[in-house]
Amino acid sequence: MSKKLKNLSEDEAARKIKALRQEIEAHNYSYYTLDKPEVTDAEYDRLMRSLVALEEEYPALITPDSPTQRVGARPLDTFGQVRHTLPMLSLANAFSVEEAAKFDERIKKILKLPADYLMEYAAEPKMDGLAVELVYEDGTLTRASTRGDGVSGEDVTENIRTIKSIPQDLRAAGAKRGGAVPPLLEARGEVIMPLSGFKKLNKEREASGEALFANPRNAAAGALRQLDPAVTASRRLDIYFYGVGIVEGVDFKTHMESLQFLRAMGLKFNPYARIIKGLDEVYAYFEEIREKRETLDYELDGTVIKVNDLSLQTRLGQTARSPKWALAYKFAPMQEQTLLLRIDVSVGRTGALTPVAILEPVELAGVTVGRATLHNEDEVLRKDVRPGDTVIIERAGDVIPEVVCVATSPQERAAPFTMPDKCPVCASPVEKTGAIHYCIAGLGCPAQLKKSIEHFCSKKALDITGLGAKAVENFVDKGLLKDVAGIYELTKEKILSLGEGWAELSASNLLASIEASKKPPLASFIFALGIKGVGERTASVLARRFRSIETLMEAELPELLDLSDIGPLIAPGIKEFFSEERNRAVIDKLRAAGLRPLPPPESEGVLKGKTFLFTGALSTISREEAKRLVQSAGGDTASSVSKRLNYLVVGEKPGSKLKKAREMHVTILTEEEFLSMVKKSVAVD
Ligand code: 5U1
Repeated sequence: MSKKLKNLSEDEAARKIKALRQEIEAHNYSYYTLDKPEVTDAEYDRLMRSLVALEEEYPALITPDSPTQRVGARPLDTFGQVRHTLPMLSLANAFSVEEAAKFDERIKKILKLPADYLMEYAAEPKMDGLAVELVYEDGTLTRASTRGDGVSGEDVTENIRTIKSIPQDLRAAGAKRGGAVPPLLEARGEVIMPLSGFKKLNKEREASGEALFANPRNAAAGALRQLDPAVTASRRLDIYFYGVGIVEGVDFKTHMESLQFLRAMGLKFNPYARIIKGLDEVYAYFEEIREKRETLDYELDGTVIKVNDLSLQTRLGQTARSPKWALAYKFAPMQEQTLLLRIDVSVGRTGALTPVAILEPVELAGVTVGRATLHNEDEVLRKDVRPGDTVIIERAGDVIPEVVCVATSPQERAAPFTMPDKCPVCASPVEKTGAIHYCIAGLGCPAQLKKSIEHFCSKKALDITGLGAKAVENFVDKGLLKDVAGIYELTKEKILSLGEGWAELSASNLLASIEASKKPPLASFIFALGIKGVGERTASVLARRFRSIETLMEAELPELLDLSDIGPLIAPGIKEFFSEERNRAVIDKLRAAGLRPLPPPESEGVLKGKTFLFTGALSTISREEAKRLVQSAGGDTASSVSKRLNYLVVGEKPGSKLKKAREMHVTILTEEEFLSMVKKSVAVD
């Protein structure tokens, strides 16, 4: 064959390669999306081999979107960050019939529909995988990213290309249905590892002495986050799409229409997705999928129902985290019975004391459970759980197992539980705030200090490898770490002085990892500080808004309150954290040690550099949603009229801000003008 091919001109070869690729993509569409293969495996292999041979002959014509490249491109050093044009929201949850009924009732109330109205929902199985967004420009797959914090995720394009059911090019499917492809298509879906692939992978890992994956979701996440796409390619992932971001040039009226459009483009959705009407059908669908669950080759954790009509979705809007028009109606968590041996009390990073049930180990949904949380003293007393009882424990997804109730208890029971009045670690006094007992010693308590340092070093924070729980415990107990800044004062001599398994190589590796942590993304650094209520998402909002730790440290309360996602409970905590002398001193020490957090890349949103303020009631969206739209498009929001304000958006019954803005010649926008300004880059998901 190669002899014949050699006679081809470069142009002829390019044409032949293009035709073969289109033919193969068309067969992929029939096979993976429609589940209706049109050729035998042998014929498909023949086409593939011809393409491989041609590309070997003309390597300059190989492009990353060729079907031959699914084995994985070159390994990466690190994942880039991708900002989603529209935020990738999560779903509100319901675990009971009552909660599902409340959802249905709430949306009808907002939409002013009668209580007995049968709402039309698009219902889908909820796949237990990893949410991703794929971007197709003029039909070509150009980018794929993980959900991340919902605003930005990791660039996993090369890994996504290795999934066989994902078309590299939509034109094959588009041409097949006689239609054009949109200039821009953002498709969102769940990457999963089929159960068969998961079992096979774990068997292989067991044989080679590698750690096993706890469940298919973790395995899928591990596979997708491989720096070497060839490893991803070997892990047999699949994907089901559940929605769209921006689709240019196509107007959908319903969610189901958008799914059908995706399928027409070669992007499959779950075959059990369908339209249902009213609450009774929501329950029936849930039962049907729960029964089906046992027979499927992938894991489900419930069903998702979405208001099907997109204009109603827009009217319903969204909260900070999730759309108000969608609900994840989840299966009940798995339960087991076991013996409660004793109740220990652990001290967390914030000083909170948590009663922990120490159990006779039991297998629960594939994981051995020996400990379960009892949350707080009130909970233990309410459930009247005592050592010696047989208890029911439950685990939902990745959540820490918890004790649900007592199943049986012996005739002679142990005494009821009481929380100690002294910290079990440092013996400092304990104080109760709300339902929670706290050790008042702060970082003076070794347990809190250890957990704070551990958190600081964790993967999502400064990602220092070698300083896990055990090592930190050792360093603190030996007096080598008194705060997080002490990490940067560690030397090889100090590390080796610990003994405890430390050697030249591991000490050098730890020091290298500490050195490499000196330029963290600002968001990771803010997260690492362990400010009460500041998780990854809030840290990233703060980083984008303030852009340096020094500016954040001086932020005033109104500026913090101005940010969407940061409520009146968290903002004062942030202010307080940076007012504390001890915290400022640690940050100073970190700076002196050479720590230089990097601001996030400049936003590319259309509102970059523009500041907005709102006055009066908006009619189609809430004030919070409007602020979020501004921030998602890279703009800022302000709390008062000032020189730095660019736009005042005026709703009904505006306040005194309007007069002041006019005096200061600030541009005034109506709600409509504002929405059309942000529409290009941000729309309600
Ligand atoms: N099936 C399905 N999964 N899932 C996940 N639909 C769906 N929709 C989602 C998510 C996070 O979110 C949109 C409703 C915003």
